[in-house]
Amino acid sequence: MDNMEQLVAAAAAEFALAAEPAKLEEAKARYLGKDGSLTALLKGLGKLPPEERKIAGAAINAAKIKVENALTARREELRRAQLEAQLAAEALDVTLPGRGQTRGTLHPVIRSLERIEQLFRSIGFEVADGPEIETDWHNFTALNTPANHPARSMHDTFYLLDESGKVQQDVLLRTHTSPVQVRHMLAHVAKYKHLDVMPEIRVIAPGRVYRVDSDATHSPMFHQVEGLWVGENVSFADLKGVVADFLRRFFESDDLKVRFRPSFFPFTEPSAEIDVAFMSGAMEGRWLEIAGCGMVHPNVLRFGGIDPEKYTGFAFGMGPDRLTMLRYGINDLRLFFDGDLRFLSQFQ
Ligand code: 2NL
Repeated sequence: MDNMEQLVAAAAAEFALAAEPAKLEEAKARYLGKDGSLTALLKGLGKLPPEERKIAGAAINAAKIKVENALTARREELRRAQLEAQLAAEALDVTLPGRGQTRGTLHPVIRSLERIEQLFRSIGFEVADGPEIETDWHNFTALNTPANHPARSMHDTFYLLDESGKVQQDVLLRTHTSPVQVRHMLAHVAKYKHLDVMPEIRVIAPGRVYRVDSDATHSPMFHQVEGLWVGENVSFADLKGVVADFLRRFFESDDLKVRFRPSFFPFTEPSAEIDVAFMSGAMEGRWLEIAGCGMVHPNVLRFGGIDPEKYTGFAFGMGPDRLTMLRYGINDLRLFFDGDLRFLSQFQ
């Protein structure tokens, strides 16, 4: 009996010393394995005389159960210890504040663009877009801009290079969004060629444009919104009404004077510059140039596939960057494109 108690105590002590599951299984083998000491004792029972066999067998089996219980308890202890170590190592403080808590804001110019789109949609205009890399034909030729016009020079326009680094004379970054409207005219005409009378074109083209120019009031990339209305009997009076109404709604002010001053663009005839003057506030009484406009030149209608004897139209172009500067009192255009969040996050 003493022997059995010592054996159980020795097994328990070895199990306690095993600091990891593999060591514990090795210790188990020494007692309960094929060559383990308890297994050997059980095998030896057969050699005992029958009257001793029963008593010894009971004692060995009782010891075996105690060793098995000690083993199970130690296995459980090691499993818990392992789990606790893992939980400690992978601990996450869910109460720490996150890093990206602030909501982004829309860029002030994008806010203006969305506002402009909404105002023109409300009077039946569509919003169109197109490629920023354009062909010389869509950007200049179709807009009645002659081959020797300064806008076509490398001083004023970004041309793309081909793979050998040579300037591609006919591929450029669009200098205005007019080519979007040229594409729109061509697609519109193709879509309705089965009809005797083409439905009216009412479209605006907002987007990024590029010119070789850079100072406090000019950025090589800036934004433009152009508008086009083509139909039967569309007149300069319609142009004045649409533009004046738009400007009063954009600046949320009926206290706004709008003036059309004769000007020149190759793509319109007659052409005008549009000025506004606020009748109150810091800018009171000062005329500000805000857009250009005119009746679409017959050549431009023809390049768009439209018969200028049947249809007339007006077009205008404005700079939403400038409109945004006026609306918020910003004096340096470059602030829009520097990406400084201290500036940009002020427009919620
Ligand atoms: C300006 C002047 C203007 C247009 C843009 C245009 C477009 C087509 C046909 C005819 Cl498809 N004209 N666009 C017309 C007049 C002026 O922009 O100073 N923009 C900031």
